[in-house]
Amino acid sequence: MASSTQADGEGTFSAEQYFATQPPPPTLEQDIRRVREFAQQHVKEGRRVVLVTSGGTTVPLELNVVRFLDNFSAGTRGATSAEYFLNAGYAVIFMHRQFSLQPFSRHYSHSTHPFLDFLELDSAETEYSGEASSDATRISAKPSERKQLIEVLTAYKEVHKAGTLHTLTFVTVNDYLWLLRAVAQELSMLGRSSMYYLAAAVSDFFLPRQRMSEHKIQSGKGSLHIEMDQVPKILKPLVNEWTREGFVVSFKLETDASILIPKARAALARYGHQVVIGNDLHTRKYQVVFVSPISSHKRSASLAGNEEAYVESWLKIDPSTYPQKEIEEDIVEELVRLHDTWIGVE
Ligand code: PAZ
Repeated sequence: MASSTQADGEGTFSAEQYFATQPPPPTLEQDIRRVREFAQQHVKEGRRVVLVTSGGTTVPLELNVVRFLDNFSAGTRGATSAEYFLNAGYAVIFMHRQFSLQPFSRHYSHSTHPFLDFLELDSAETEYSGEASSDATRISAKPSERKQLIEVLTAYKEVHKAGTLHTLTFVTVNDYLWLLRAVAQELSMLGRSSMYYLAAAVSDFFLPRQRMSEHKIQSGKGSLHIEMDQVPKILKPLVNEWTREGFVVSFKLETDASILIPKARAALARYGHQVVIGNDLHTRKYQVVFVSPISSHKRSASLAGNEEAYVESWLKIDPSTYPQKEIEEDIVEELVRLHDTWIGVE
């Protein structure tokens, strides 16, 4: 396939070109109206707001999608962190891949901890006849599960009552980019009280709509060649245009640990945001590295872009304590501290 004529260089779109040529998701307007209402309510109540992105984006290969490329992410990092942000008093916009893990319900994921396995039917009738009638039968949780269930359910109900969690879904990288831009523009009214916690695994390449096959790509003609364009580097306009004062935290996932810190530094130098959290695929649940410019630790300093002025610090937990201890608890605690400094609350 030929490269798009809309592109900057060969296969490279600027953010502007991207949004001028790729269509918005059909529900964007109503999604953003709800985000606006949520943000306005929490600004009024003096709460900080964090946007947590979570899960992987897809890249469809056809307009009537049968096949797509996907990015690795179960949504554990985002869903777990969202709970700790809620606990720290933040209002959370949880923008996640449809059907990936969500705060609270993540504890009962169908694959790792299916809830049907720990429910019990309590009924004399069931015992005698082996059949359950909906009137006579009570359902209870196995004693071994009750403590955690009560904790999770209590936190879930409290958050529901306080209205501090708002969820948004994306599937494709196109949905993600449009939503991220629109949410950031809405949250810009919060100034330094907003935080962006970008844990989603976002595709670096995409197939422009103009070059997609309408129907399912047919086999029978030998191998398939697809030329993809590069997704625009969205952190640049996020930081420089859409939300100039927000506290922006991005994640960097690598499988070669030796390039994690150099890549994190390069991202900070390029985009000028506040923190990159580096993680290696295999150890991500037990250790992460925070890389940040010294300016993130001092409200008045402005040293972004200076390679020498970065600090790195590792957060680690003992793998034998997982999942009772989750590294996201420490990640969020550290970020809240850095956000305090950013706002000037020290
Ligand atoms: O969702 P998960 O817990 O399975 O994985 C989290 C993660 C590794 C996707 C996240 O921590 C991350 O690094 N996100 C950014 C990925 C990237 O470099 O695009």
